[in-house]
Formats: sequence, structure tokens, C-alpha cells
Amino acid sequence: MTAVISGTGLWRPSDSITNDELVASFNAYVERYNAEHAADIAAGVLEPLQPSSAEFIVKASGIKHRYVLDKKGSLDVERMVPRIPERPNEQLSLMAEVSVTAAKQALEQAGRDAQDVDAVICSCSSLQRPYPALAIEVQNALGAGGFGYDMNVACSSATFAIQNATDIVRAGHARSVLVVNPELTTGHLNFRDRETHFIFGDAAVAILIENAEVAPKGAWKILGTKLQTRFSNNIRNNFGFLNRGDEQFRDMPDKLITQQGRKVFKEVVPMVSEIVLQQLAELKLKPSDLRRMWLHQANSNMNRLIAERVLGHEASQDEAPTVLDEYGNTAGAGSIIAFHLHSSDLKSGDRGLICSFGAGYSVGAIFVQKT
Ligand code: CO8
Repeated sequence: MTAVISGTGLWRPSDSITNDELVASFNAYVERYNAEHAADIAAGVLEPLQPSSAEFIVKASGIKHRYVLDKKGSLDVERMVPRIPERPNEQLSLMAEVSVTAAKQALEQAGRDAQDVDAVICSCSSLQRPYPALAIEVQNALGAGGFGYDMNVACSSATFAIQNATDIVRAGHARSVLVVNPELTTGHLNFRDRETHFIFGDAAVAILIENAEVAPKGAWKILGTKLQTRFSNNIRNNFGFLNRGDEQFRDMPDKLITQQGRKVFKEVVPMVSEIVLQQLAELKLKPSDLRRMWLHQANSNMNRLIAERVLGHEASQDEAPTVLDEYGNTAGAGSIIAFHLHSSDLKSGDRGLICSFGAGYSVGAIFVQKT
């Protein structure tokens, strides 16, 4: 049985932050911190904080701008945390709401109703709550049937869920599986950390995976998938339900994302390019058979290197489109945003690669062909 991607959808917040705005807020915080701790800094017992710079951010990452849930709270030097009012249990939760918006677009693109959906997978880097599953809330809000469950594979959340959905369709358990990937990353971003404050943005995507027999023309046949993980502490978030058992460490910065960016860069680039090349060979395809690569959107220099190692030449924007300049790193959603915004011009028979990489480490490669 063949599985296809028959629709995708995208939600993004209306608030956004430029690098200059982000750096102005961060540097105001640094100035204030250093002034408040001037005596300890002068006595050599405390290191002064260093300012951030918009030039560094663009050069090191390619990011110029990001969409965020709450600009005011994120930039307010008194707070530097998005303000996200809690909702009563009777109201649709925020993550379900943004997922439903993206899902409706994906269904519309595929010409489907929610009643056609037999399963929902909600997969993302940070789930809003442990249970009931967000996927079941989305299933209920849409009026879909079947079953739903949540999963988390950090930046590879969407691609790993596509593999799950493909397996469900191939096994005959469902004809249409909806994957939603709500990445509200700023809830877990430390806007006071110079190393990471500029990296992430918020977005949600949805992908409809269906049995090819019921899918519309123009859907993307899934030619092959490859997942790989290798343990690393270089991207880590220690937030979890056991934290409340140790008040001393409960609110420490390691309960937000921390990373050794340089190490990640060096270790992940070879890992991704090797997996893609191996899988191409297994599918009896050549790199030149790939019309386009929709790569994870973490760092433009990283994507340039990966694309070059796979294709054997520097990739153009047409071969490997970038969206992170506008969206920042939206964790699992990045490669799907690139696919959603930059795939409609491809023709029947064109092949491409959706590829994620991130914490874990985790790599997900989905090879597709337009029908
Ligand atoms: N402004 C100015 N200078 C800075 C800044 C800043 N903001 N930050 C660091 N510097 C300084 C450093 O201190 C360093 O100074 P020195 O040379 O004196 O030590 C210098 O600039 C160079 O720093 P780096 O070596 O760290 O700079 P890099 O060129 O490596 O760039 C990056 C840093 C951009 C972080 C880069 O390494 C990178 O993008 N690496 C890959 C990271 C990656 O792909 N991560 C994947 C994360 S996604 C994921 O899986 C997580 C999912 C969870 C999502 C939810 C999160 C909220």
C-alpha cells in the first residue's frame, strides 16, 4: 500500500520580532544586570554579562526575524517571558487551537472533511500538558474519528510522525492520518540567554498522510523514509514532571532549552548528509534526482553545508529553500514550512526530500515524488 502527503497547513502568530528589537531588549537587560552587580563584578566574583548583536545573529545563523506568541512579554526587560494566559479546561487549549487552524488548511488543500480523518498524531518539541493527549483534543475539535496520540522527537517531531502515519496507512489501520506539529517554542526559550535568545520562533504545521488510493492528484507519494537517533546532551531541556520534587533546582535555566551550538553544528552536519546519501543509494536514486530539498531550518550555514555534501555543489534557493530568515528555528515545523511554502511549483514526477535534524540527536528523512 502506498502512502502520500495530500495536504499541508501552516499557522503563525501575528506578533513578530526583528533582530534589532530582540537585541535592544537583551542588551537593556545586560546593562541593568551589570549595573546591579557592579560591586561583585569589580571584585572579580561575578563575570559581567556580554551584549548580543544583530550582526552576529545574521552571520552565525541567517535568522533576521521570528513570529512569536507574545512580543510584549518576551521583550519586556522586567519579564522576558511570553505572557500566555491559562485557559479553563472547557476552552480549547492553545496548542490544540493552533493545530486545528493548520489542520483545516491541510484538509482543505486535500479536498477532505474532518470526518475523513481516521487518526491524529500530535508531535512536537514541548507538549503543553501530559494528558489528555493534545491529539485527542484536536480530533474532538475537528470532529474526526479513529484514534489520536502525542509524541515528541524535538526538531524531528514532524518527520518521525510522518513515518508513524505512513506505517499506519501502509498497515491498513487508517486511510487518512492527520499529523499536527504545534511548535510554541518561545514558551521554553530563555530570552536572557545570549547563546539561544535569537534562535527560536513559534509556528504550527499540519500534514495529511493518506492511502494513495483515496488521495487527490498532485499528492506527494512517499518513496521512502529513514529515521536515525544518537544520544547527545548537546541540546537539552530538563523541564519535566519530576522537577517539583526538588525545589532547589526547579526553576533553574536548564529547565529551558540549552545547547552547545558549535558542537551540534559539527556533529550533526556529517550525520545528516551521510544518512541522506545512504538512503538515496538504497532507493536507487542519485543526488541529481532530487529536484528540491526542504531542510530543517536551524541555521543557514548548516543547511548550505548539508546541501553541498548531498548535491556535490552549492545549492540555490530553488534547490534548498530557506525560511528561517523570516521564521527563525521553529523546531519540527521548519522543514514542513519550507515544503508548504515552496512546493506548489514542482511538476508531476519531481522528487524531493523533507529532512529534519535536532535534539536527541535525531534525523528524519522523507523522500517524496509528486504524482
Ligand atoms: N551575540 C554576540 N555574540 C555571541 C552571541 C550573541 N547573541 N552568542 C554567542 N556569541 C559569541 C560567543 O560567545 C563566541 O564568543 P568567543 O569566540 O569569544 O567564545 C562567539 O560569539 C562565537 O560563538 P559560537 O561558536 O557559539 O557561534 P557559532 O558560529 O557556532 O553560532 C549558533 C552559534 C548559531 C548557535 C550555531 O552554532 C548553530 O546554529 N548551531 C546549530 C544548532 C542547532 O542546529 N541546534 C538544533 C536545535 S533545534 C532542536 O532540536 C531543539 C528542539 C527544541 C525546540 C524548543 C526550544 C525552545
